Amino acid sequence: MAPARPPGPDAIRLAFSRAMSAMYRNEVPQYGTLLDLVRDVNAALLDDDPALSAHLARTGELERLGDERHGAIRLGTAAELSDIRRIFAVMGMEPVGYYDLAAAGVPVHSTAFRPVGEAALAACPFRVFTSLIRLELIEDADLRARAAAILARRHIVSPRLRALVARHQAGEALDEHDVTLFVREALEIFRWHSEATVDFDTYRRLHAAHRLIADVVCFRGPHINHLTPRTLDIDQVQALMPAHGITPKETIEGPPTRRCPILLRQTSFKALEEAIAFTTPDGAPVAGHHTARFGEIEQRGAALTETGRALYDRLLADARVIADGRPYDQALRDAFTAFPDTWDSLRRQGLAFFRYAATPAGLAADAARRDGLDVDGLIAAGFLACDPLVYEDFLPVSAAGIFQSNLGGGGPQAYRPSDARAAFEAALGRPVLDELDLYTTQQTASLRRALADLGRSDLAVG
Ligand code: OOG
Ligand code: NI
Repeated sequence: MAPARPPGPDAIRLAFSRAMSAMYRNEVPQYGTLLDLVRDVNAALLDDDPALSAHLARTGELERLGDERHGAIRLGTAAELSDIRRIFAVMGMEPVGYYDLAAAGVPVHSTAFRPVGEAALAACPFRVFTSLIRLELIEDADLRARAAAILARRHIVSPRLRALVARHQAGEALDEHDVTLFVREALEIFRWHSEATVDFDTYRRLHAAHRLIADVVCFRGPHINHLTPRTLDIDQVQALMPAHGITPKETIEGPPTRRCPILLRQTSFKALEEAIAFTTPDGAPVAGHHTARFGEIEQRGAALTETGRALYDRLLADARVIADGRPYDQALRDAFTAFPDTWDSLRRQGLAFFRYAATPAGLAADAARRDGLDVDGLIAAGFLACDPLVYEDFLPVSAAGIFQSNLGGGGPQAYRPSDARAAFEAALGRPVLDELDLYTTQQTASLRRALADLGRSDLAVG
């Protein structure tokens, strides 16, 4: 018998994502409740709306939906970020985008590790929003040095995992047995620990500097702080949450409800207060608590072009101004009346990205009927079909809103803006990928292929 083919990155990512989900479900029962609720709402919607089902089946989203989720972690040092980058690379996850959250009062900067490319996304779109704490934003020099010293002592990657990652990097394929071990050891990094690694007083001082700093510095590793399933109707899940014993944050982050969903809408429930064992500096036990882990759901819509994104950012900012005392969701809806809400207008105005394909009618039509039509004409004739590309990334304003809703008490602290992207990429050990480039490449490749299929390569762009 021929030896089994070693599992590829997609299979490793799927196994890891499922193991992570099982662990979190076990650790945070509300996550399980949310998963069940999202699954039921999605199933009922798909049952009632055959057009939506057909659309999602065509774009490959239907199949990935049950496994679709993102998680989030917060890292302490440049070395941890570089290690995590190598571990995620084994699972085919690459850093996409740079998010600077300091401007919004959150002392971190972040990237999203995710699969890129159509096939990988279809196989398992697991993403991890990964933040690096910015200790340089702690004002107290003593405390800053102390936090750095504590972090310098911790090791989040086991020697066994390090060896597996090194073998992968050397171009060696990991077999089934290696992958089982890899998933088990990688999962350990993200486990919750109910004992702190610092004494209670240190925790309190770090917490006073910023709760996120305490969250990162005082524990054995970067516990996964939420896992977010994808719903097809976030308004409905938000409305059903209280009946399932879960209180969501008041407003949904992102764009308002629309006929044509764009980007990303998210809502979360508040972080849990969890018991933590601390000690005094001389080792006596102290019972305390810490809040870090929460629940979140999201609805994903079309990826926007640079122009579409600029319009989104402008209208979102407008809504905040309009709100000023009025209900925010009403202000948001008012502001977004200026954002076209048909797929045709979004495409014609170059606001969203699409995937193109020749239709059976187009392939069967006489060449004479196809010639002389431009792209819009081919679409109008039913020879060329297009579907919006799903937004696979995150939104800095929404992310800041999710962070803030879990920080409790007090308004956001302001940090001076600074350009820390170069430092982030140096820590990462490579530049992050540009999300707009990825969507542009996907759109252009699909259009080129479709036009070639229709014998109209003369129209190809890019
Ligand atoms: C990450 C918050 C951001 C999202 O979905 O935008 C986030 C965190 O709290 O660590 O997960
Ligand atoms: Ni999230």
